[in-house]
Parts: sequence; C-alpha cells; structure tokens
Amino acid sequence: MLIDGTGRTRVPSGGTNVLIGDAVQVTGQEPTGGNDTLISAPHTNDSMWGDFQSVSGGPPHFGNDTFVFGPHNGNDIINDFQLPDPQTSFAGDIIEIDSKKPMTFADLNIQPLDTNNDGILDSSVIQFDPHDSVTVLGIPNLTDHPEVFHFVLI
Ligand SMILES: [Ca+2]
Ligand SMILES: [Ca+2]
Ligand SMILES: [Ca+2]
Repeated sequence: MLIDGTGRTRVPSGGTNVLIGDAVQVTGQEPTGGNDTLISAPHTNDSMWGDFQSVSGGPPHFGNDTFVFGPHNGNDIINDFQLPDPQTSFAGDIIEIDSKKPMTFADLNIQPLDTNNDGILDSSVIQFDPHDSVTVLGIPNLTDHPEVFHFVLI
C-alpha cells in the first residue's frame, strides 16, 4: 500500500496494489482531501482512492484528483471517483488515458455494472481489451460524462 498526501503516487508494477491519495482513514469536523495524481501501474491491478479510504466525521471536502491509465494498465478500480458538480463549482476528478495512438471518448467501451447483484446499476467499467479495464465504483452513468476524460498521446 502506498499513501501520498500530495503530488504523484506511483508504485512498482506486478501483482495487486492499493493507491491512496490522502489517507486510509480520516475523522474530525472537515476532513479535506488534496489534489492528487494517482498513476496506475502497468500489468498490475490497482485499487485506487483519490482521497480517503474511509471517512468518519465530516462532511469531507474531496480533492480534485487525476487517475492516470496507460497501456496494459491491468484491471484497476477507482473507489471514490467524484463527478464535477456545477452547483458547488466542484471541479471533480479526472480520468487520464495515456495511449500511443490518438484516442477520443468515442473510442471507449464503457458499460454500466451491477457490482452487488441487487438489480441496480451502481458502477461503470471501461474495457480497453480483454485484459485491461478500469472499474469506476459508484458512477453508473459514466457514459454521460465525457468531460471527465483527458486523453494524452505518449
Ligand atoms: Ca485527493
Ligand atoms: Ca477526489
Ligand atoms: Ca494498473
């Protein structure tokens, strides 16, 4: 597990990783998350939190985090993705996709998921190929949010 309060969080590749932008657990009146960049390790299944793994107290202020996925990212999970909220001017989190050929939102295969089999779609999965995906927990309508994606040619 790697926890990094500020800046870029990166771990070695291989196996399974847990990346946390701010803290495993926060308590208190106003837990505040920083703006972090979390980079998925290649050929590795990363379980990522941009802010806090668990919150008691609050309400928390979430940071505007960037989750970065390159080629052969593995099967990664974003546990705490926050969409932009125009009403509060909250910018939200970003999913950055680094690729060797130009890509756009239209190239992405995004499907809603029912992760706990209760008949309600609760999450989304971006499937790059049979071995590489990003599951975005808690966001069933990711297909409606092209604005959260950044595409970078590497
Ligand atoms: Ca954060
Ligand atoms: Ca965040
Ligand atoms: Ca990965």
